[in-house]
Amino acid sequence: MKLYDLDLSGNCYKVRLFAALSGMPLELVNVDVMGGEHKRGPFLELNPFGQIPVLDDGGHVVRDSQAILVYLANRHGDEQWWPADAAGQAEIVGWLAVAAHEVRVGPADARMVDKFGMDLDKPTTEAASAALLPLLDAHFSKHDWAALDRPTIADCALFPYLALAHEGGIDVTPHGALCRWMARVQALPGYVGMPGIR
Ligand SMILES: N[C@@H](CCC(=O)N[C@@H](CS)C(=O)NCC(=O)O)C(=O)O
Repeated sequence: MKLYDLDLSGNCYKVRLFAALSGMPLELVNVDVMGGEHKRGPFLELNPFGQIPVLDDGGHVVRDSQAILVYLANRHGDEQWWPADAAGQAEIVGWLAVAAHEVRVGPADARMVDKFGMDLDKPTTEAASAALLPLLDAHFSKHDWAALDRPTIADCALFPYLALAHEGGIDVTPHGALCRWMARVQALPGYVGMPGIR
């Protein structure tokens, strides 16, 4: 399976992290994002949205990091990462949505401003982060893992941009339960990091 990837992308890292934790080999194909490769013909045929990550599983193409996590966890076969029951799936998808929206508009966009100079409103990203982090801290003060009381793809989706929050000037250290959850993720067998994660 090929993953169209960039080492500095937290969205791509969600997939690399899950693959490492679940023992799934991936062939990484580096996309020259700085050179605009993701906005040109061959790549746009894979993902008309012009974004990484994209997974190519023997010609079956999946775009969006959350969708790729669901696809790979299903393909993995056992129910550790993605359960068969509707209630469990809904709980996980709720957290995938938080990763795709609240984490994106908060810590992830703050990092886009500070690390990559993206023209976004920094105070808006800080306000979004300030709203999000106490919610996550309260959740992790009652739960070891995001969903189902075990590591799932929900943890893989949430972890990257929270662990990279400092690169956007967002301080997670006052949120002890959140930090302890991040340490639990980093202690999982097979864990891999990415540039910027301490
Ligand atoms: N919802 C998508 C967002 C993907 C995304 O924003 N990828 C970034 C790299 S981290 C990208 O390709 N940005 C280029 C662009 O949007 O033009 C996902 O979760 O995969």
